[in-house]
Amino acid sequence: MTQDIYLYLIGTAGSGKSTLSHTYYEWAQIQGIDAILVNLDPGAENLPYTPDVDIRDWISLKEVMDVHGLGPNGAQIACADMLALNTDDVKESISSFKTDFVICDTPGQLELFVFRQSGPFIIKTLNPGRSMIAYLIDHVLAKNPSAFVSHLLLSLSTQLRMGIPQMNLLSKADLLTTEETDQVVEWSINPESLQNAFMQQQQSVYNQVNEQIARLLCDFPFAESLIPVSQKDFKGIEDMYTMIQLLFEGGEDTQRD
Ligand SMILES: Nc1nc2c(ncn2[C@@H]2O[C@H](COP(=O)(O)OP(=O)(O)OP(=O)(O)O)[C@@H](O)[C@H]2O)c(=O)[nH]1
Ligand SMILES: [Mg+2]
Repeated sequence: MTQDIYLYLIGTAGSGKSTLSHTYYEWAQIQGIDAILVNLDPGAENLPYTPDVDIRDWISLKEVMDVHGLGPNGAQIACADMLALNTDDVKESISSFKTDFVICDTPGQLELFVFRQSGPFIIKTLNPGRSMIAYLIDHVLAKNPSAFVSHLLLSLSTQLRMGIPQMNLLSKADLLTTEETDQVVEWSINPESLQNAFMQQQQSVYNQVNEQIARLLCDFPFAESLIPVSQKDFKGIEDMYTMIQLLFEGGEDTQRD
């Protein structure tokens, strides 16, 4: 019997979703783990991999722009809503692979996938009980304490909206020094270290608010799981895999009521 686990790579534009989808797939191949790559981004150009299932077979951003006379942003919104209309076809296509791992690369515009109807609908239709989100926090944005807190808030919003387990990843970690990486990981598990980082900055009412939000966020269990990842040397990929296996050990469903 296949494990039938769905992993959704979600993050802000350019955070490294497509690259990490491919890196995770390549790592799985090397380990002899059966996996497929699913592209859910209708606007994707120059993907770093060849998808096994590709939403562009049903929806094309360019076609939507041409047919409906929309600009790129309007077409992205229309495409996001159209995703839901093609979910049954995507499901059928994925089922034909009978695979253990379904790696889903999501659209660049996080807000379209997460906050409109299509993302939650796709997860609910495909396999909600065996799904997990890998949320990418871009290395550039993680280095600054207030940007990091903003990202944690966006990550939390994603988790609350999608209602399935989530792990947070520090993406493109090869572009950070070891000290910078350790610093961000420390912020994610220790609210006092983040508080200290704010105190070193110019005092303002925003820093106080950030500090309070940081303390609140660090109380959430997901904050403990910030994993530095990179396409270089498969950094963090095994940790991701271990976390997923732990979650789905025993074949239990994880869907929230
Ligand atoms: N150094 C380094 N660069 C990376 C890594 N992952 C991604 N990149 C680069 O970051 C850029 C964006 O990567 P993508 O994988 O396209 O990011 P994305 O989130 O899929 O982008 P959109 O779908 O457009 O939102 C590309 O130039 C990648 O080569 C990494 O681990 N290390
Ligand atoms: Mg992409």
